[in-house]
Amino acid sequence: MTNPAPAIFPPSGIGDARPANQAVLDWVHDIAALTEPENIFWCDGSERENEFLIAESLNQNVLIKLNQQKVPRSYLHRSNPNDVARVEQCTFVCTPTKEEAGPTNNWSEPSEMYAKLRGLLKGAMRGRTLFVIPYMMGPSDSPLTKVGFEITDSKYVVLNMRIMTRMGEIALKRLGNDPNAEWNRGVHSLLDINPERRFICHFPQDNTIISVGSGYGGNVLLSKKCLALRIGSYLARTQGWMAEHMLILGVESPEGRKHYVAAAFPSACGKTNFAMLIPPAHFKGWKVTTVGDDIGWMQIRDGRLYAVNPENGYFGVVPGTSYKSNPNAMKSIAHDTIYTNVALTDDDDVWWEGKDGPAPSHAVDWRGNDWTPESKEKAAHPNSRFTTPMRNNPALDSDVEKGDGVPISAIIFGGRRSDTVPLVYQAFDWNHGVYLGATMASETTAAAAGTVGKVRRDPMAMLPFCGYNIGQYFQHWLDIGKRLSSQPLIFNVNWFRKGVKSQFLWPGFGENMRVLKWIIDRCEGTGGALKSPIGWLPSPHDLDLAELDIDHKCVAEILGIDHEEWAKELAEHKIFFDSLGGVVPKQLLDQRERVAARFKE
Ligand code: GTP
Ligand code: SPV
Ligand code: MN
Repeated sequence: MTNPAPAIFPPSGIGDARPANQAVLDWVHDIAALTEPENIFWCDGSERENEFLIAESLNQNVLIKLNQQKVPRSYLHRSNPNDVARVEQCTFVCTPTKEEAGPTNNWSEPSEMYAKLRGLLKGAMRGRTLFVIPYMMGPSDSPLTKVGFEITDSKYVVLNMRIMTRMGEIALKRLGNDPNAEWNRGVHSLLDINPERRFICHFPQDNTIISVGSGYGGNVLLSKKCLALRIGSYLARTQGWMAEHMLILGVESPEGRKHYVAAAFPSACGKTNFAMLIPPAHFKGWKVTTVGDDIGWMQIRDGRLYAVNPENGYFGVVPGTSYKSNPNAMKSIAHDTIYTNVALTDDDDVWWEGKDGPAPSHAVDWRGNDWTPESKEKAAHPNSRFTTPMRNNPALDSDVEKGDGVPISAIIFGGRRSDTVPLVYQAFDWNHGVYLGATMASETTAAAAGTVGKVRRDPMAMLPFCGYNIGQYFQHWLDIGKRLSSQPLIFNVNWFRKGVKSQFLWPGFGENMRVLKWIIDRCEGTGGALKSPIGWLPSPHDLDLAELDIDHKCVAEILGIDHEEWAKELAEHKIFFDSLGGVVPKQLLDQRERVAARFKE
């Protein structure tokens, strides 16, 4: 289906922010010649342009207007039901050799993939508008900051990119007109939203991304997983920094001592929630602030790691978000938010499973069908999302725009594990920590298309996002450690361990402050711990559990390690390393031997 262009399109002064850089103009003309759009719209990121695009989107049913008293300046979008999450099986890393992409990525030879994509893009924008989105990833004055351009035929993408990135004039200014400047080329076309013609392709050597056939999230907001992680990780290795799937948060004690920690959890495993944590009442005077909720770019300065959040907004999981679980997120999404695939109530408010209060007696579900509490289907899709500016977050860290970044005291890995993995433990040193990251696993979630709840290895939460050979990625982590004179301590957490009745053993959310506090104590050299074969483990009295309604037996269970389960786990680590076909650095293979040996001591 094509959208007819309106009679006067666009009004004067809108859609004409042409970049000065000739290299960008040449590329846009090349893509326009291929896709044959009716108009080219050069986005400037202004308020006026945004209002115009929202009005157009409402006219064309791309957006649904919400109750403006309840959720001011907020809208609902429903994606095609065949297009509701990232698609890992359609995601490719196209490097000259298969070896460069490594054993964990789908690979295609670049010229073959370019030819296939050009075929799909031929005439794809006929009768449509081609939008050119200039955007900047990272604070204005950071040496890590990158400029990208995304060409898209989706207004929804433009509206989301304006929230998620620093979009428009600011990026054009940063790029300047040097024809040799580094910038990312991103091309996106909806085509006919057909899973058979859905490809998310990365060409790291060309700093290029081409995405076709989807209109959803990480598949099409090319700044995010595609540039900031897949292309980013490739650039990071060649340029000596790190691009990681990590939230970044600040923790300040009542005495005013502040630490920053970065944490890598797989998709839908608690990054946004942890980044916005509100300490329980018992932690009077403690403050947690958000630098980022999904992606961390880190560089070495004076022998320490410093992190920036390259993004400008949050693309967060909606279901389960409530004033009880995450008040900061609720305040953030109370206005100026785009909701995707949640339910619409009869008074044009939004609703989802897990929202505070009773379910509405009637609503329209994410597919546009009638819904009542008796319905078997969920009202909101499990991977329904909010897109909201980070400025909406009441707990936004004051150094979020600091170009040098914030110094990282601790790195945390974590996943969704019903068994085996304790609530928290600490690596003995950097290389052991890299091993924890390399062998971490998690139950799969609705954030990616496919089976939910299956345990899979997801090294550093980067399995779907590492833009090159995973073995070299592990080596890059080991090399970074060698360059640090003051290494962050490395931890592993698991909020999701379950008891015999399949109930979560740990209350999670705000109560995760108790774990965070132990991590900070360890960084300050004050926290107690017991040496175990897998690392330093807190004993129950090392954690501050005051005023927490939790059974002592339960605490012992979540902090414990079961030798039989760990024998299985170590066997799984070996199977995983073996499956990578010899790319795993010897240091990590040795780490596994050492854990196994410690179990025999
Ligand atoms: P992506 O944005 O996909 O990368 O996900 P994320 O890592 O930011 O996860 P998010 O914080 O959105 O949480 C995902 C789901 O896990 C939501 O349904 C949360 O309610 C739930 N969750 C988050 N933290 C906890 C926790 O501490 N305990 C439990 N039981 N559930 C949690
Ligand atoms: C994730 O899957 O980790 C997300 C959602 O943050 S998406 O941006 O769609 O990749
Ligand atoms: Mn998130």
